[in-house]
Parts: sequence; structure tokens; C-alpha cells
Amino acid sequence: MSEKLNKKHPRYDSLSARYSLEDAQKNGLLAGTAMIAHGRGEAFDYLIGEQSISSALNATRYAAKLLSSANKPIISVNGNTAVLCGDYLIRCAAIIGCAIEINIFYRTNERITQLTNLLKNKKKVIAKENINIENWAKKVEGVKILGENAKCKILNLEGPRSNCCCEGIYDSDVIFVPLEDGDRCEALVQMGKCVIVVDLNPLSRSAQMANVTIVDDIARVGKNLFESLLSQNDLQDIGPWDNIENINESLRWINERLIQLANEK
Ligand code: PTJ
Repeated sequence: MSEKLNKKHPRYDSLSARYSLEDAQKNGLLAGTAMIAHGRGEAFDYLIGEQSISSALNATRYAAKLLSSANKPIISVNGNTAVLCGDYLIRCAAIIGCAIEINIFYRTNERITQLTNLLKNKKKVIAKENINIENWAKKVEGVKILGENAKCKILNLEGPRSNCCCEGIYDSDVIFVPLEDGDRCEALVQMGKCVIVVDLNPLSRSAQMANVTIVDDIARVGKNLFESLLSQNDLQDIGPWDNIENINESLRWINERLIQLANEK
């Protein structure tokens, strides 16, 4: 589907994301409700202006700093995230030196296996990239893709969505977890983890619960996070962090944009 798209199309990014999700849905990688979740995100992205606003860029830079200095960082990936920015998150994990855990809300063994294969195949391609980082191929090959042997439980959470890997999410101190659900985000915070979420809806429960909230599209965040990790020097001056104030900044942005749009009509 995506090959038919003209790169000059004004909605190229948005349409190619939709088509990637459509293909992935047909191949059984996504949850049945994945498109609904994506559509909800798109609505907020429209209000934001389909761009990474300064509060989001600051949160992303702070996330890069936290992930780089953590003892046991982990990147958690669900179906939508793997399809929309699996490549960039593998690059980020290679720089951080952490594992990626496939941790999905609608858990089936088939989906875990398919998403594991997707990321392992992406790793092979990314390892061959000409990126100016010492031992790049080795670093990429070293990124563990966890998720299959989920023998531990996220505390205070019922059902299969509480399953996680003991050496991954369970043991982590800093967790990057895009498009998370509110209950699981709350449970992870209660376990004492530093939780970084990505959510286009600044008012969602996960956005409000997290320690660091990036109000931005996951595909843009993947690229921005990678660039922040590459330029470590720029990260020194960030923090202390006021997450509620940063979320409020994104709400003020949306508010001002709506007033501006209304005045243009
Ligand atoms: O692969 P699974 O089984 O883990 O399922 C993944 C989904 C996303 C279907 C599942 O986690 C789910 O149902 O999520 P929710 O509760 O609908 O929440 C999704 C949140 O992510 C919403 O608040 C959306 O605004 C937001 N969102 C959707 N697409 C994006 C996004 N945020 C950032 N970037 C996006 N592309």
C-alpha cells in the first residue's frame, strides 16, 4: 500500500503511518483496537499541528538523559510502536545499551512471536547502517529483544497485561513505555520505577500519571530521542523536571492554536 504514496503528498507522513498500520493489521501484528487508538492520537496531533512542540522536545531530551544515566533502563514496545518506530527505538537501544521488551496489552503468544521476528529482522538491517558510532554493528546486534518468557508480574495489576520479563521491565529502574494504558502506568510508578510515556493526549491517565510525559507522535519521538542520545553534551543543562508544568505547557499550546485557528476562519 505505502509504495503507491507520493513523497510530495502534503499528508505523506500521516498516510504512510496509516498504511503501515493497515498492512501490520492484516499480518496479525496489531491489537484489534490499534486503529482506534491511532485515530485518537491523530485527533490530538491535528490540534498540536503535527509537529514536535518545544515542551515535547524538552521532555524527549530529559528522557534521553534519564535513559543514559539509568542503571537498568528498558524500552517497552507494543504493536503500534513496533510498527511506527521500531527502527528508531532499536537505534536508541543500541546507543543506550539496553534491551527492548515487547509488552503488549492484548497479549497472545502469536503476536509476541510476530513482533519479536519483526524487530529481529529490523536489527539485521540497522546493524548494516553507516552510522558514525564506534562498533555500531556490534551494539545493534547486542540489543536483546525480550518478551517471550514473561515469567514475572507487574505488581497490583490483574490479567495477562501484568506479565513481564524478569530481566526486562520487572528489574528496570527507568522505563520508556509509549502508548501505555493508565492502570499499567500507575502500577509501574507504584513499583518505584521512573516511567517515561509518550502520548499525544496530554490529559490521558498515563500522561498524567507518568514521571515524564512526551506529548508527541511516537514516530517523531523515536527520531528526536535518537538525535538527543547522539548529542549527549546538550543534555547536561536539563532538569530538575516538573512534569505537570510541562504537560500544562502543551495544553497552553493547544489552546492558543485553537484560538488562532478560530480567528483565521
Ligand atoms: O499492541 P497492544 O496490544 O499493546 O495494544 C496497543 C494499543 C495502543 C491498541 C493499546 O495500548 C490501547 O488500547 O491503547 P489506548 O488505551 O487506546 O491508548 C492509546 C493512547 O496512545 C491514546 O491516549 C492515544 O492518544 C495515544 N496515541 C495513539 N497513537 C499515538 C499515540 N500517542 C503517540 N503517538 C501515536 N502515534
